[in-house]
Amino acid sequence: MKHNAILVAGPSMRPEGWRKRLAAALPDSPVHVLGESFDKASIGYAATWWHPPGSLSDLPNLKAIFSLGAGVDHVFVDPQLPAVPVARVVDPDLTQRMTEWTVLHVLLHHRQQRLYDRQQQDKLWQEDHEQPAAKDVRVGVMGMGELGADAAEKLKFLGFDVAGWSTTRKSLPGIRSFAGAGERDAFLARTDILVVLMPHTPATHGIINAELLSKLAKNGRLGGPFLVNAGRGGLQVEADILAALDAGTLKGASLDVFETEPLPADSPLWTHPKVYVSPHNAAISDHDAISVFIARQIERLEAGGKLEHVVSRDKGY
Ligand code: NDP
Ligand code: OXD
Repeated sequence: MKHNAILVAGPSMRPEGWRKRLAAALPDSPVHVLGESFDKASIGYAATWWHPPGSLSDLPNLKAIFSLGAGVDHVFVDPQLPAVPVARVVDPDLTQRMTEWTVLHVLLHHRQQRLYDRQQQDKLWQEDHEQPAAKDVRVGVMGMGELGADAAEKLKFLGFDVAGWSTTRKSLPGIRSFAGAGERDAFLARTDILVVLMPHTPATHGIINAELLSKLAKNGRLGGPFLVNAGRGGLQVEADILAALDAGTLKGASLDVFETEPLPADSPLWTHPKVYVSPHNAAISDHDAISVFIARQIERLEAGGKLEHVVSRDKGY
């Protein structure tokens, strides 16, 4: 028997839509949805988004797990995760969308958009605010992987003074690379707008906290630092962000991700005058493209090839 059936294990992700797309992309592979009855031994592949912990543990012929997104934090929270390779999505469309959101929010802070929104509300025509040039504004990108590197390059193209921080050193033209814990504080000290595009792992949990925020540049041309986070809510301590905003040590923030999602109605972030909130949709992935991506990966594996974009279990990304 060929163990090539696919199990869609993403209860919150409209699984029927994924069933249709995956079936169209791989007509020879049966596609099942978690919760219905199926032969567990037939499942070779699981496509998951926040699958219920333990729900993949009794699939004896499972060969690989595919995250239905770029992040894999939702996969690794399962303590009974089978010991098979876990692959994630790397898709140019997703990268492009994330870069759009990142550039938009860096520019909103750089060009003081909240100030002009207020002026418009008040019908106030005042054009003499100081506006620094992009070259005099230092953007720091935390996480220089697929998404961070692309956003950093586009921000550099717009003229910003861009640096990146990652575990390993990068070499991108015109973008200074800071690497590892030892260089983190120097990176923060030269950052006016902090862009966070990191995965949520045990090592990065709560990294955007009071201590980190206090190390951002205080001498920048924007009059104080800004935070732009589209990585994961688990990276940030929202109470610390709010305290820094209220103390004026953080001038503004754009948040696409939150400690609890959906963001609870009573969160002060919703109405904070210095905060932009978006509902974790900086980069909604193209479901057709992801289905084809997974289908091609399965075809490669079935033909004896190697799975691409496999993540490290040890590192959690
Ligand atoms: P990658 O795995 O390609 O890049 C991750 C980057 O983070 C790498 O540069 C890595 O360093 C760095 N990093 C990881 N851990 C640490 C650490 N402890 N210290 C310093 N640097 C670290 O991921 P992507 O760029 O594809 O995606 C990043 C994240 O974006 C995803 O994990 C997901 O959480 C989020 N995301 C959010 C979306 C949204 O809509 N808001 C959509 C898609 C993704 P190194 O390169 O040295 O390994
Ligand atoms: C992802 C996301 O990880 O949408 O792809 O957050």
